Amino acid sequence: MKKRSIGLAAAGVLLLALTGCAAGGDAGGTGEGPKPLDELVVGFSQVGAESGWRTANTTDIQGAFEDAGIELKFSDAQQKQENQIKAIRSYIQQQVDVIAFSPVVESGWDAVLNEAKAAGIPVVLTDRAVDSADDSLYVSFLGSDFVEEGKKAGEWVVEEYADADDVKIVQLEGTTGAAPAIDRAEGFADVIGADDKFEIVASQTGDFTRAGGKQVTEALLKSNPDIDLIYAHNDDMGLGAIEAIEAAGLTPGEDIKIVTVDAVKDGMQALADGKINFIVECSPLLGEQLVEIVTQINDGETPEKRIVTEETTFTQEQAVEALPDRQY
Ligand code: GZL
Repeated sequence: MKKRSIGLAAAGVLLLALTGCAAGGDAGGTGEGPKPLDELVVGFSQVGAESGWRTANTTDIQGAFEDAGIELKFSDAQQKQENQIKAIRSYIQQQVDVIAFSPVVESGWDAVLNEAKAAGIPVVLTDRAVDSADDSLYVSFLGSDFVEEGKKAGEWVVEEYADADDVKIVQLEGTTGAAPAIDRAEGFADVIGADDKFEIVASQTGDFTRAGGKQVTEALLKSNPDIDLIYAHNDDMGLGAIEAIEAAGLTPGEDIKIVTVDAVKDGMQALADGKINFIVECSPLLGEQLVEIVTQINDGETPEKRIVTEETTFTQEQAVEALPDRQY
């Protein structure tokens, strides 16, 4: 009897050791339960440094992991999907405990996410989503509801132009194929589409950058001299549009009104100065919630599949009030 029970116990330990790393909640892969936080390693692939929002997002995430004492391997993809795929593959090779990333575009991730799954490494999406049909490829999505953000911008436009007969709109789109660009356009169109007095006369990508917003606005002002409003998918493109409007001898916020998304400091300053008319907030402060998700995974818990961040909106008056306390 004794020999038999020792044999079974040994087999049990061997089985745990072999299957431990695939258990997800046993990040150590040794079948011994959660790792101490100072032994955890997380690989993070960031979109790039294209906007004030992105810089604030990077700073917040790096700070949160430093405060938590969890090692964060960080890579900047310079807005190229192939660089993010390379980084994720490198994290798989290094056998990190968790991979997190903000996908620059929605599509084209299934292959590399299946490689992470096969390696037993849980993946967390931050900020932007993927359009994969297989949601087992990631543990959680942490970020904003971009359709809702587009709707909030549209609702302000409907109210602002309640007495207007026709409103000509230029839309500055974010990065082509990116979830925030697709969804902010969808939400905005859903709201203004209810009244045909609103016409989007031109819609073009400025790639979420200030330079892109300026370049596209310069060109569109030439071909559409009677624009009433610019809807920019982020503050940085709105700030670029301000430069183009002023260069054309017009007054931003008056001759051409501007509504943007993000509410980063430079955008809020332009709002307070009357050069932007309304901003829908999109919080970049995801670091603490990402650390919480990683800790839950390490503890063998199952985080919520979708965690949407709390956000608000700002008028010019509200920006003057809020500016002194803005963290980013
Ligand atoms: C939104 C984020 C967007 C910001 C832009 O969550 O992905 O990317 O709105 C940033 O400023 O470039």
